[in-house]
Amino acid sequence: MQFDTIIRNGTVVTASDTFRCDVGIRDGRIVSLADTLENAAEIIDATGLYVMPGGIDSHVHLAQPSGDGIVMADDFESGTLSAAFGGNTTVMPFCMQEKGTTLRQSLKDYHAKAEGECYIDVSFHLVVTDPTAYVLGQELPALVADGYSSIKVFMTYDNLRLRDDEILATLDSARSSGALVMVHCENEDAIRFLIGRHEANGELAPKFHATSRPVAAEREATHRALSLAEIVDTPIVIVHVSNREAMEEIQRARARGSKVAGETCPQYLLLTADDLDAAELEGAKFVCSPPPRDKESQAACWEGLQNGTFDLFSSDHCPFRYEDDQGKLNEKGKRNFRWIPNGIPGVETRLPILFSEGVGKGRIDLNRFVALSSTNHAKLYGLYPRKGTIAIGSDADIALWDPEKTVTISNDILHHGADYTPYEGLEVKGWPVRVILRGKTVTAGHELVAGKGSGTYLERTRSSLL
Ligand code: DUC
Ligand code: ZN
Ligand code: ZN
Repeated sequence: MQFDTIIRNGTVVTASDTFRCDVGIRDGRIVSLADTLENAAEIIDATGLYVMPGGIDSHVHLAQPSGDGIVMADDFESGTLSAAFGGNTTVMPFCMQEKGTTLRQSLKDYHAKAEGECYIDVSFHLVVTDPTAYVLGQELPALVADGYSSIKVFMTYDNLRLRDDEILATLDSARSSGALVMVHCENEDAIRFLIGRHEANGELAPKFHATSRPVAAEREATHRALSLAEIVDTPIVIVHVSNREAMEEIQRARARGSKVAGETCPQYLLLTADDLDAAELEGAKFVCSPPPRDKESQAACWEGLQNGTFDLFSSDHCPFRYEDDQGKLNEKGKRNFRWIPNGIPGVETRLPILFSEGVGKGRIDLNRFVALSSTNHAKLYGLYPRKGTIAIGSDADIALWDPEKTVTISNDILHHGADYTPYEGLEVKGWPVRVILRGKTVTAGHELVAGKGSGTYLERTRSSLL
């Protein structure tokens, strides 16, 4: 046999082109693209389907330590399973540096959680919370050389945030080490002031999460992050951007010549702060940071996806169960919004939402869909061209999409560990009906075909932004 698998009669879509051809796969890689291919052990008929690169979700949280008594709803098993059913073949979760420990130790612990558990491929970003001279001077350069080529820093959360001088030192080290830095931009001092004021006024319901983290707090931190990056001439990614004013900061920095990538997420297209004002404590289901804003911000984020302000569309999947004393409705969270864990699930719904609301409604074309959901993630995070495209030599990571399949999103059909979806009842048109990882089918319709452990860990090279 010339091929292990042929995907026949589909329409191949990449970030640049859409064309009819068969795809020949051997030893887990794409080895032929041609009008008609024959001679394979397995033939997959893709008539009427789009043959797209598997989704890469470069911003997910799995099995992450989340504070006293709080447990994340997804480990590597459930998180990668859910991701696969949502059309993804690679996810990139965050390895948190526990304060007082080294990055190496945190990585060892995090790898142990992932080992043998994953249905699709994974690669870790490093979250730097304790940027000591040893971490920045010794560990980071060695880790980048070992394929950990991206880090995240926080400007908010008392226990995670870095001061401006620490951000500068981290950016400086990242530049010389060859790491790409992702920044969570919200002004912690402003947020703490506003939380205090809400508490003094007895304003403790979930909706006050949104008012304690206003647009100005995000805009200011975005501006500051971009200024700090400019001072040490270091490219950065502004993650989970929620509104126009933060987008304008990115645009202005680019106009000054800075290298900046931008990311937005489904929650900023479909949710608003009004969702946090739902009856009883239901608003807790929508608590994430930055919070969802308003309709105008949604329109702005769509513009950003269209005009290139955003390079990345990620889920920021950060799942907590709702009816759970280790989740959203923990004892303290029920009484005060500040103790509701921040984050919402979305790894399985990211791509159907972008396909349906974006491609289906004429806001973006198919090629932009692929760029935003796969190719740009591979390029920016050092996986390209092994991942993120359909080309000879690339891994055969492929999602077959049925553009006509209509699905009503409901928690019952999802595979994550959360007990709700923020998108309950949303009807989408277009669904990934088969997902193939390095040539092997992982999911086919509702069926799980691959076994746990079929995903592997990916070392990465330098970002295209550096
Ligand atoms: N930042 C994230 O990136 N995800 C969830 C919570 C947060 O603050
Ligand atoms: Zn963040
Ligand atoms: Zn996140």
